[in-house]
Amino acid sequence: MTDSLGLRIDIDRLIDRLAALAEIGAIEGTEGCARLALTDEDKAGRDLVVGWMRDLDLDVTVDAIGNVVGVMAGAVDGPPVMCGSHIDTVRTGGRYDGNLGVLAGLEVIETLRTAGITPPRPLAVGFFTDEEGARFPPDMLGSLVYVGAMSVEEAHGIESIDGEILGAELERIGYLGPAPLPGGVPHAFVELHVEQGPVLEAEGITIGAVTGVQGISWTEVEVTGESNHAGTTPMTLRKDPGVVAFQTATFVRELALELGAPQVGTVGRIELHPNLINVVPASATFTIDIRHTDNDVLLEAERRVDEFLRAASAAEGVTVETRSLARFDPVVFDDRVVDLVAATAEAQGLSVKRMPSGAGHDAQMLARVCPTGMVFVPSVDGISHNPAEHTEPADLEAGANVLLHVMLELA
Ligand code: HGY
Ligand code: MN
Ligand code: MN
Repeated sequence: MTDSLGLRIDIDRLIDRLAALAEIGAIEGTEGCARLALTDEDKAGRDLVVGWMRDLDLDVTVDAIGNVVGVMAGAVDGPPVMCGSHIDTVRTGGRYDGNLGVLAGLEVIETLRTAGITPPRPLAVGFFTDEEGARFPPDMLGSLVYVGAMSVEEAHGIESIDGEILGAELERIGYLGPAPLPGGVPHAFVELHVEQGPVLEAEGITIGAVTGVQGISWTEVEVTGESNHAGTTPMTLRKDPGVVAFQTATFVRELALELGAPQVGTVGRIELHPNLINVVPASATFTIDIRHTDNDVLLEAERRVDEFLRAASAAEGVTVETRSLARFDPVVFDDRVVDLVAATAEAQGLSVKRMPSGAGHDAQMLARVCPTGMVFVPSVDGISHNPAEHTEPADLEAGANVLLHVMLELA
């Protein structure tokens, strides 16, 4: 493979594909896009990327949770070196989150095709269904099912925040495919992703050799009180579920500050019913997202939040029900892949830092079945899950070139 050392991706082609995909669900006046999982926008994005896979003569398969994998034949058959990520986004999504890992994979393959190079073993690029978990929890759903950690039947029955059933939506957009699940175990898996945080930019470093992913705990809380008249009901007679929701949101913030970094806590979604100015709410439904790299600290945080929630509910005379939407232990990536990412970056004269991921990624699921690693590139101002999300072309190019050579080395 010595003749491949000089290989470089075509950054203009990669940027053009990122722009074309971001056109789908484009958020007016921004670089961002909105393609919640299994919506019409997600379907349109899927169709565009599948078209590009076919243009590259990849062998494209779709499985029963809608994961799509394109395979480039190698000199010999066998499990592919796989890359990929997701192309579903949050409602205020940027054009790089997930999309970069998929389109850089296509770029790696097109670079090899153009150079007439057949990799020693097959290469694959995939996108996994519903990585964000924002419409259908949990996050990383498609890759979770791909590695056999959730049954297709259970996944198909998941209800979305807007009252749809996952299996029906998958069929509606035409991505309920025949490929077997669990999916084929790759020889190795590498995901290129924007950092989505401030570390690389703050330290002036180009490449993150990601060492693992922190633990994630998602809970949906339903507090039920008694709707009443905002004007006539004395404060001492109220059973106000909204107050318990707001007190808990504040507690989550205070607990995260008390436990200290990298503990984080977010109440991102809250719905009051009937959500009217002059009605003491009947119910409040909200979500709690807490994360930590150390599972014992995360367990302690979960215990403290639950304890607070029950005490606040008892004090207010309301009832509370909680439902776990996602719970993933911290994941440590394979040293060999992490070392290879770092060595490849250094060989290309790039600055590199080993670091954990604050965000969840499909790689954390593939790590259950094969040697896995991730490549980070800087996010401007550390912004993500925001249409202003941006990564400089030079950094995109650096990350894609590291992906190219890491995949060739693994092959
Ligand atoms: O929630 C996450 O960390 C990812 O964006 N799904
Ligand atoms: Mn992502
Ligand atoms: Mn995301």
